[in-house]
Amino acid sequence: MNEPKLKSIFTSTDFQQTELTAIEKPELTDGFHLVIDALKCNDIDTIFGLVGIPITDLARLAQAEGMRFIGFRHEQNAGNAAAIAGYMTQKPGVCLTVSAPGFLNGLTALANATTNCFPMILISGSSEREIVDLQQGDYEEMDQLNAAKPFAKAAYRVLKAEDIGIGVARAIRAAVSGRPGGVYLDLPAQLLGQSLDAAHGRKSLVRVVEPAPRQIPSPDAVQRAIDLLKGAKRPLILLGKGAAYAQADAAIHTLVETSGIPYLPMSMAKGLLPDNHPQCASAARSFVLAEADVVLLIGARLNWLLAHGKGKTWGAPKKFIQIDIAPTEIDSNVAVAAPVIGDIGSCVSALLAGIKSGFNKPSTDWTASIQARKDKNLAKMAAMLDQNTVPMNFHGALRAIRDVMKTRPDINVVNEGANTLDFARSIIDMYEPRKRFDSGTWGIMGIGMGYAIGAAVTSCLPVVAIEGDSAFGFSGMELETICRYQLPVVTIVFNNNGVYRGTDVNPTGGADVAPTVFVKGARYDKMIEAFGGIGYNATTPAELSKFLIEAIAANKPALINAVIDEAAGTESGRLTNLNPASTATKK
Ligand code: ADP
Ligand code: TZD
Repeated sequence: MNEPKLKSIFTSTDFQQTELTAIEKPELTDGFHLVIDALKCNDIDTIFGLVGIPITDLARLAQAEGMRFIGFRHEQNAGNAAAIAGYMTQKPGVCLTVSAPGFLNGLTALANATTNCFPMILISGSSEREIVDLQQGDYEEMDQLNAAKPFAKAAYRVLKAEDIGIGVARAIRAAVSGRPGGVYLDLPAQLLGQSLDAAHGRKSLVRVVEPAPRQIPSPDAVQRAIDLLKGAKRPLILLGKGAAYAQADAAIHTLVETSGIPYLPMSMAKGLLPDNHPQCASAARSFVLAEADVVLLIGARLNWLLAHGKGKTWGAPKKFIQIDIAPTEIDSNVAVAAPVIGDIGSCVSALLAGIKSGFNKPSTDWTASIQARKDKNLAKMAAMLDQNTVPMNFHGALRAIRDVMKTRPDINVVNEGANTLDFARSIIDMYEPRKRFDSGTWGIMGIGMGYAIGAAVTSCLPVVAIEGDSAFGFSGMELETICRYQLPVVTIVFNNNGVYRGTDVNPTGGADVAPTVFVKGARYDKMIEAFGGIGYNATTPAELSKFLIEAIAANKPALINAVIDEAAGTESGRLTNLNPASTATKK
């Protein structure tokens, strides 16, 4: 197949042969080009990755062909950037890595994307199959396809250049159709160099038609849900990040307002409706979860983040209506009285049609009791937020940030840590959808700079990353990437000298510090200065506010080291109860 076909038959001399080949040799393409063509043909214009054997030329070529290649310092961060780009756009974010170790570094991000239902494709080069399969010890040898399978929604390997088009199409469809997730695409080194007649290559490309088709719910299911909702005395809508992902913003807005039902956003669904919306029950979260009798879940799973739908959090038994694209999600933790299976846009529109034809808004008993609880909690919170202690505590620092962010609802927020995550989630209000990106379903640390870069590149808008000092450390080297691409990312490190807090001591009195403790008084702001970014050291809420305003206005890479009282945090933030306690009686 690699031999060019010549129309004429060669005769005598080498000279003649060379001449004829030059004139009549058909145009060739190869694996490198076909991968780029296949991505471009499906409107994928950005690759997040880290180069090396065998994919360096693939990255170069992508850039030469007009794609954006964003190079990272560690593959996990590139993968996280791809994942968040997928979440923001409904197009799979693409991450490109080298074999074995590079692939494994990217795999954590792929697994995290799958766990969070974000569409992403991890493309890895891999070593020679003949050697890998006989385990003869190749450079970066690993059976990557099988390693990826348990962590991905789907995993494919392409062995022939003419199959690249179909391989990429399968990866795209698998990533975005149904419940979105991470897909692994294995490209052995030999494949990239394989050549192919260019016309044949062009024909092998596949433009995916309707990659995420609408899934219309059954009318019976919709009616069952409406009946349940109509009979509710204390209804509640719970919006998850599936609802934000679905980009059915207007329909969801109308459903909430037409029904008059109070709603609670999960952390990444904040901003789907503005957090200051009168029906938002966030400030009365415990109260509404315990008191509601019918709960409509829209793109939210009853996992640990929602106490599995049972126990003290949920008070008296209640009836659930659940809208989800994945039928197996239903009854995963508790019985769901009215499952509505389909895409959120179609399901919400169908419910809305039923509600418009006659629906009594929830009783004022219910809404007034929620309002009373909100007022009480907000007053308590306001007193906490007003604190101006030095060194800063979480509340004083976050109030300063909140007040600045209020003026720029378009800015993306990335957030990770333990206390930093828990407090920021409730204190920083969001006003626009798909602007808040955090530790998500796994409660993972290390998404910070990857998500920040992915969000900045995808939205072309600034990002403010609110990071615990431990959380920041997982991806901190990407400050160089942020500076290299001059991304408008302002990172705020909540520096309390350790994991959760900085006050633990080594009980033996030995020289090593306690497991949770870092270097005291570290100056993270100096790190960004090494790469030409702007560093600030904030010790008071007033300074923090001033520096944040300045950094956002500069529209340049910046890092604010926010000095937080090292005694301010609690172990594991709000998850203290998940730490197993030792039951040993021996000393
Ligand atoms: P949260 O953590 O915010 O509660 P989850 O990640 O637990 O949200 O839940 C998201 C849910 O949304 C998943 O069960 C997923 O199947 C579902 N989902 C994602 N996209 C869609 C969509 N377009 N239509 C319907 N359901 C969706
Ligand atoms: N490793 C990974 C990948 N994810 C994790 N969630 C953890 C470790 C454990 N972990 C948490 O759950 S939160 C956290 C760790 C290490 C950091 C908390 O400290 P911080 O934040 O400095 O980031 P606070 O605000 O000081 O609590």
